[in-house]
Amino acid sequence: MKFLCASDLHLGRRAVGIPDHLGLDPGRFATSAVWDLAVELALRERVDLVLLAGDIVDRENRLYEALGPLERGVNTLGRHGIAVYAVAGEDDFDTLRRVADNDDGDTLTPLGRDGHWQRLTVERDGRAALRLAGWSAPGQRFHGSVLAGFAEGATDERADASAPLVAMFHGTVSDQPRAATDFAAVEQKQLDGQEASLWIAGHEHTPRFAPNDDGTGLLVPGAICPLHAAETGPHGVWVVEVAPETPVSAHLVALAPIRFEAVRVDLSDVVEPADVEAVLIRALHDALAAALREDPHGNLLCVSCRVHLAGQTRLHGDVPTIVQDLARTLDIQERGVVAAIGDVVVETRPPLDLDLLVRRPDSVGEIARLLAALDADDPAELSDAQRELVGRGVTRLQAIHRARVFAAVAGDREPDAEDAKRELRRQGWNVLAGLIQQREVE
Ligand SMILES: [Mn+2]
Repeated sequence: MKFLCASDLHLGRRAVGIPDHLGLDPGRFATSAVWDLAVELALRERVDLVLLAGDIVDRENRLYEALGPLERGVNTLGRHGIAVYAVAGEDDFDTLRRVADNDDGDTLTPLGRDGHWQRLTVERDGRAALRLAGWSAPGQRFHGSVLAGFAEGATDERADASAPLVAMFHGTVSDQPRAATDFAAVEQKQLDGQEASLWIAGHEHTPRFAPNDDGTGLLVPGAICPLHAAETGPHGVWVVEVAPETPVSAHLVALAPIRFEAVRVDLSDVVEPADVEAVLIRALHDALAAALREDPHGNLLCVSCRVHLAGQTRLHGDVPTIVQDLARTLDIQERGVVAAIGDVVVETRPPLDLDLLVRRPDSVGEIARLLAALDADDPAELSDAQRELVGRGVTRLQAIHRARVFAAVAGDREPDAEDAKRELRRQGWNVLAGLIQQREVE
């Protein structure tokens, strides 16, 4: 059995974080365009089935932009005799049901409504070729046990037991005990104890396939298209093959037109402003070349880089301006694909020696002591006042994170003490450099 597997299509959305100056048509970065490519791939690969692991339709835009492309794709697959099985995620637990009810051709089968495991057998040439189990999210939140009731459905299928079992749900798989905040959290070792040849878990946007030594495996298909800068690396759909007595095989086919990359650049050796540009152009070239190597089908249009600048440099004070200018203009092309700077995190440092400043009895010394304590990365090194400062930083960052205006673009994790320390470190170095320049401290 060969099938195509995808999840987190979030139809109705489009990737954000593509630099404006590139003048690219935002419509080309709609997730529905990637779904169209997935349908084409399913036909070209002559797969038996398509499996969709939830969050197929985005919650925000679930009626207008999303449903047309989904129905069109399902109809095309149906005309070619390719059945589609889907479980719902927390975004589309209600929408998916409506789409399936409207599907006259009966191509799309939703599995495991309302968090009840459902099993069925897929036949080929009159024989059981695959057993499928599915679990759909019952609502926007779920903190119960996903695996409850999973084994019960197995009793009816003894006759088909030689056919491999593929089990699909929408939830978070981790090797840690489940966290209360994760949606439908399952511990990896609980999955390993079940009989399935392949587990498919939608919801997490980073794609991964984890094969086990015994030939079984876990597939997290990941988002079909990255939605923002934190979702780095290739995204697309998986071509999967399962057969009795054969290890499961799965490979990712990159389909997304956009790829986000995190690029670290060390400016320690940079002396002249013009060198910053040269170093950045080289870093973007490398990121683009690496992305092209993972795009054999030529679907990529843009590589948007979050550039992280580090290192101790005399240019510390000038770096933000230099880099903001480059972010607005740089545009590196190769084989029709463009790489540019999506956003910049400046964490360079001025060439100051903290050891010489920490003993000073003034504000320069105070900030130097804070920076030294933050660098030590040991909570015991922080004074009560410094600890309180970090705590206030966390509160302020979280307030911004939770602000209503950002609700629609959320998706990144809640800021924590590490984020507050990073922010304090960055601001601390700027203030320190400013004070020293002002007072001409030696
Ligand atoms: Mn989800």
